[in-house]
Amino acid sequence: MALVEVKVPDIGDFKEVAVIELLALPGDTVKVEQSLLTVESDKASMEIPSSHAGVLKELRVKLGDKVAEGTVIAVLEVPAGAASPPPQPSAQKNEGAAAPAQATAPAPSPSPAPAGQGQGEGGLIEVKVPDIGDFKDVSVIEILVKPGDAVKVEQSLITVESDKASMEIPSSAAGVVQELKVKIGDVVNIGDLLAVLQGSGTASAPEPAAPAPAASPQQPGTIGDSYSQSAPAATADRVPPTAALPPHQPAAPGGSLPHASPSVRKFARELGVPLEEVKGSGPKGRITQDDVQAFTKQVMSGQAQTKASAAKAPAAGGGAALGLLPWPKVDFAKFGPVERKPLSRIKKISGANLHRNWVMIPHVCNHDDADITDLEAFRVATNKENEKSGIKVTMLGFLIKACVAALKKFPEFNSSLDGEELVLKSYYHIGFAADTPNGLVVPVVKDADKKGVLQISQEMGELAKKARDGKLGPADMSGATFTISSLGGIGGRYFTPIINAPEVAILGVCRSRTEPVWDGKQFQPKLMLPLSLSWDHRVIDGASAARFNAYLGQILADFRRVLL
Ligand code: CAO
Repeated sequence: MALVEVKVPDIGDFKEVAVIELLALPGDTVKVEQSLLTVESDKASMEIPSSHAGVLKELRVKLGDKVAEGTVIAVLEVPAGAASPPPQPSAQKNEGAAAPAQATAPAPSPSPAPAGQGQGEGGLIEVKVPDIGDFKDVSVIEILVKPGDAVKVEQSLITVESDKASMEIPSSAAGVVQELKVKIGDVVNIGDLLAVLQGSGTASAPEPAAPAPAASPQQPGTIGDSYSQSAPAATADRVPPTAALPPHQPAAPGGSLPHASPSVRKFARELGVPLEEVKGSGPKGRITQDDVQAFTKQVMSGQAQTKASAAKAPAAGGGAALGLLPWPKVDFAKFGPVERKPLSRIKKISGANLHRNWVMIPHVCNHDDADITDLEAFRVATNKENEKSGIKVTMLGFLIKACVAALKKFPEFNSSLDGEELVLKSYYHIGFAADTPNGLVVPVVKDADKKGVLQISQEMGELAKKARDGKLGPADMSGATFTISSLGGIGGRYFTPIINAPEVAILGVCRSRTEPVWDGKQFQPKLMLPLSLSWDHRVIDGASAARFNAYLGQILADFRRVLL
């Protein structure tokens, strides 16, 4: 017997991808190419198979670890003589899978990068499948654009999936989609024509060039390139729930696809299980094979029904499990002209999450006002003093700091429900809803308790810019313990923010205005900030919520209290 180290093979330009699923345990006997773990970037998930057959002695990674090419992921005990590197996989042999994890052998060379685009007559650009390494005959499972859409360079056009990985294929050029050359279910390979664009005349991607040497960064236009450079934006396909959270969206599977590994999706397809209706029990809400099996059992035993079967049987309760009336079907065009527009990907993700949160959490909302007269004067003065630094302190920066103080005083607001247990967190990561052209997202200021208002404001500015540019990654949007949704820059008085599960409370703030406030002798002009605190009544009660708001108000009225 000999021991071999199994390493992450050449996975293109994936850098620092997170381990999201462990598929084998120490003691397990594994075969060559059996998947050992699943990794995930903002655009793709892929299973990393074993390079050898043997007994798994040790796993060197755990969930959440970041790995890159060459990272040792496991140690296998293999029969003596079998420890030498396996033959290099050919594209044909390695169909659809990540290259087998390497023990000692060098990574397989990606095939030459093909032309990502071809300039035709009249500014027409052909967009082709770029170098996708050893992937071959991958299926198109999602089309992300339609004719007439304007696309940017590196904007994802389609999602493809093999049995071991799924990935989005970005556009190599900017332009307007004239024609799509693939449909869902088509099988594509490197060099296949995906779409024809009417070029915008700007920003077309450089022609992918020479063959990429093994283990070196891929050429522009390859899939790996898109992982590292393209804007993750709403892509969040398979982005962990807590990661790509649009506003109030806690754990949302990315994109319109459920959060599951390609092999689980394949398994669900074979059984005809609608994955989007399966609740994931894996890390970050990931749907596992067991979840699919459990769902199937429930449906078969009559304990649950799919939305499709519920819709077919309105008498049995067309509102699915809730037993509600079916959604009204109206021919709107009968009443006047209409236009149909598909929802953006962010809206689709956030809609599903908002709906779940609204239905599943018993929300209560307390409204209050905070006197921020002195704080606003201090903020304005601070900004004047710091004019040259370029850092603008916003009211939201102070609110984040003030909320941390209130969360420390009322720890149940900084918790999550886990079955019959409350998970009280000793860290303070504050999410804030940010408006972007594609919809709302919730970047997170991490460890806000350890940062000053200047640093918080600076980070918020950077995160808000990333959000607007569609460049937030899962890490920027995960781990929030409490969220603030500020409409202060826009207007309004009060609103009811929806809790960003699995958080248990969210603070909404609206525009402050000067109001007459009675001081016992006379009315004083005070700048009042409207607060709207939504809380989960399973965890928090009304008295605590009122105290939380009152305490927050005291801090905002006299920020020195933060120091106490
Ligand atoms: N009262 C009065 N004025 C306020 C205010 C308040 N509560 N909050 C901010 N302002 C002012 C700011 O001082 C700033 O004014 P100046 O330009 O004169 O300095 C202006 O409004 C704009 O502020 P801002 O929006 O740039 O900064 P912010 O820190 O308040 O907000 C961000 C940053 C990213 C949260 C914001 O841009 C945003 O996206 N807000 C929308 C969030 C949202 O839609 N939430 C609803 C979710 S529910 O569907």
